[in-house]
Parts: sequence; structure tokens; C-alpha cells
Amino acid sequence: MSEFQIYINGEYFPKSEAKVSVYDHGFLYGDGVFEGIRAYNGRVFKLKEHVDRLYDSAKAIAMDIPITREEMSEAILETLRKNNLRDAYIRPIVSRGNGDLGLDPRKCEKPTIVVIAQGWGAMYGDLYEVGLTGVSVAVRRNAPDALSPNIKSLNYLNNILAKIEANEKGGDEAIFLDRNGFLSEGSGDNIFIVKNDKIYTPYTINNLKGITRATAIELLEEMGYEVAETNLGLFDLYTADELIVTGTAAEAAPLVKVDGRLIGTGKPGPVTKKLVQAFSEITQNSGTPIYE
Ligand code: PXG
Repeated sequence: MSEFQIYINGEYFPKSEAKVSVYDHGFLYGDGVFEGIRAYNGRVFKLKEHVDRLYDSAKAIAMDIPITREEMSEAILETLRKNNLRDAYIRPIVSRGNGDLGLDPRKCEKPTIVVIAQGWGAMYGDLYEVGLTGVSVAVRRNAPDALSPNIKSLNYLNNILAKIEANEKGGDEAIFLDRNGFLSEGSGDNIFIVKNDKIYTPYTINNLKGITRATAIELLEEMGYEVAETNLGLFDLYTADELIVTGTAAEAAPLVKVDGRLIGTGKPGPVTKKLVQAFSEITQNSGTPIYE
């Protein structure tokens, strides 16, 4: 098979020739933003929401993306078409661009835009049936007044440190608290608690405004569940009937053990199963068509 074609600043390059400069501030400083998007069954799921969040992240770091949202959406769709993809993971990246070794972003001429698309199946494989293990980590989520977790920035060190800790402790996913001890999110997903048939999730001040999170809230409310945003702590995690993580990569997945405590029965619960099913239906049956 020929190589994947990758979009860089309006042109397509085969994977082995797709390169950006070592002077790019995305590389030098993590100065940039990105998105993680999925396509299912020939359609891009929540394309507008992801493109909007990309531009919001850019706005928050005072970076003007030099193409319109429509052009960005078209670049994403065209990258999928160039690679004949119907089920895919899509990674748009916009960095501050080439500058010099100083950190002043005024030295950067114009942002670098990259779109990578490749085939991708379920992230946790059969773990959706069995359930995942979570571990709370010592490293705290970036404070919103230092580097807002709402910005999907190229600086993911906070998340990577959490992931390293989870790997070290033998968990599938890290669970972040914020500096006040409030539940924040996973290293790459949002968290929901089911307790006595009600559903709770943290406010988004201390986590990413997940697009899967928003979809999960809609689906759960359509099923008749009450979903409340609130401050939560470790106690709420340990004593939950069910725990669910949501994200573009994770989709909706059950957490059945946290810090050695079994959650509920230790098996994926009824609310989780209904949500996994509803999420699978909506991803298969909605989205922006790639080929029409
Ligand atoms: N929190 C964080 C920190 C994330 O990075 C989410 C929550 C969920 O947001 P969405 O909008 O996707 O529901 C994310 C997204 C990966 C990967 O490769 C991670 C994400 C997205 C795509 C791929 O691990 N995280």
C-alpha cells in the first residue's frame, strides 16, 4: 500500500516526507493547539464541534489560524478522501509556526497547519466488556489560572505525567484531581459518576470541555436520567455505583476498579451499558459525510 498522505499548510506529503521545522514553536515550546476527531462509517462525528473547539483553543492562546473554519473542515474531509478512509482517527494540529530560539511568539511568521488521518479501531479493545482500572494520581491537573485545561494545547506534559504514573501503578487510566482535591478528569477523557440512578460529572473549569462528554449528557438525559454538574471528590469515586469515562479515543467506557476499590459490582453496570450502546448508535448514524 502506498504511504498515508498528510496535509501541511495546504499541500499533501507522503508520511515519510511530511516534516516541519525544528524552529517551529510547537516543537520548541509546545506552543500550539490540536484536536482528536473520529470518523465512523464514512462520516466525521461532531466535525463542527471539534473545529469550533480548535479555534477556541487558538483564540485562548492568542493565535490566529490563517484559514477559515470552513477551509479547515474541508482540509479534514479532503485528507480523509486522499487516504480512502471511512473509519479513522483525525489529528488536526496548528502550531505557532517557525520562529527563532526565543520564546516571543511575535517572531513566528505564521501558524503551521497539519492534518493527519489514519485508520483506528477501539482504544481499549475487549476492556469495554470487562471494564477498566483507574488510579488517582499524585500529579494535579493544571490549574485553570496557570494553563487552562479547556485549551487543547500541544503542551500535554501534565497529562503525560499522569499517564506515566498510571502505567507505573498498573492502571488503564489516570484520574486527576485539581489542586483543591476536586475530581477533574482522566489523562484523555472526562468522568461520570452514577449514584442511586442519578448521574454526576465535574464542572468544566478544571477539565477539557469534552465533546463526548456533551454527547453523553444529551444521550443520558434522553434516556430519562438526571445529569448534574457538581464538585466531586475521591469519596464519590470510591462509593459510586458505576463510573464512566468518555472521550473521542475512549468513547464511553466503564471504570470498574479505582485505587483498589471495586466500583459497584466490579462489572460494567446497566447505565454504562445503555450509554455504550447509545453512543455506538449515534457515532454510526450521524456526522458529516466524507464522500457525498
Ligand atoms: N480530557 C482530555 C484531557 C482530553 O485530551 C478528553 C478529555 C475528551 O474530550 P473529547 O472531546 O474527545 O470527548 C480529551 C480528549 C488519545 C486521544 O490519543 C485523547 C483524546 C482525544 C483523542 C485521542 O489518547 N482526548
